[in-house]
Amino acid sequence: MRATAIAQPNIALIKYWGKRDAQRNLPAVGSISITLNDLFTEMRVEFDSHLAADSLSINGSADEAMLPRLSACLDLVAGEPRSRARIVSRCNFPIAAGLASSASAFAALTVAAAAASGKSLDAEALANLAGRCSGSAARSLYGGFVELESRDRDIAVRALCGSDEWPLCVVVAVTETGPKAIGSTEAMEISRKTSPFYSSWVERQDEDLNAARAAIKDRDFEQLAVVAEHNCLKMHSMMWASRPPTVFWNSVTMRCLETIRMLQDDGVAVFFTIDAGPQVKAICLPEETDNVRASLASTEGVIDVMVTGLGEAARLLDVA
Ligand code: 2P0
Repeated sequence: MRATAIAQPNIALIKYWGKRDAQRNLPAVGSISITLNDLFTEMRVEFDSHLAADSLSINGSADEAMLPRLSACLDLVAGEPRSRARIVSRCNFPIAAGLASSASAFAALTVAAAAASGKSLDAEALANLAGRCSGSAARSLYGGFVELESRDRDIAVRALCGSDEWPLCVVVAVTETGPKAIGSTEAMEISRKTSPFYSSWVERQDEDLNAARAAIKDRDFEQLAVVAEHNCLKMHSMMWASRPPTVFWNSVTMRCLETIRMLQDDGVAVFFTIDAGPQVKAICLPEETDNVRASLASTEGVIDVMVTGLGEAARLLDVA
């Protein structure tokens, strides 16, 4: 059977960093994200009993490096033993560069694999499966503002507010296009094992989750800005203090932060967040988008600027 699904990446405003259980890929902390609209990953999965091995193509080229992780996701979703599969992926933004490509990839793959193996699962079940493959992928099973609650044995994911109920915009400043030097999974374990700030990161996450949830409920942009920037800088500080240190930023990342500070000083409703990579995401009110885009595009060293609104949940495109 064959199925195709599409998912958009999400960006965490309150971050997931660290695992309580690496085996089951359970996050140590809860997180709150926004699902994007204009970036996407499409995945087609075709199970075929005549195939000797799984195969993967990304944007038309065969890819061996990513295949084992995707095959493991198919094992989990379809169950073993299973027929081998052809996986065909299409993605309209840089992969493994800190733009949450694993979130959209594993969300789309989970939805496509479940349909292609004849399973009918609700969003919560799909989110739990996607989350086993990549923690952040669970959030792309929902649209708009999404909260992931970390529990002892599983996760609970829910939409806090729809994309049309508070239509913020995101301007992504691309400061580097190559793949990042270290993957999130490995970097998280280094933080957990060696950063002197890790335990306080975990202990104090609920404060930030509560503040962000309240800000979203009240549509209070300023409060959301304060807690999201704080949470982002706290996560990166923890990584900088690990051994070896994990520093995802480059000099252009820092320059983008200065641009955003200048905009804020001029009264522009915008704030930044940075994930496991050097790109800067500026979140703003829709009426500020052109201003924020122009300011970041003219920041020295910025390679590209992408603009997107908030989007919908991962979904099935076709089953055959
Ligand atoms: C997040 N990130 O909440 C955080 C912020 C990056 C920085 O989730 O090990 O690729 O596959 O579960 O989901 C990136 O981590 O990690 C991530 P795994 P994932 O979006």
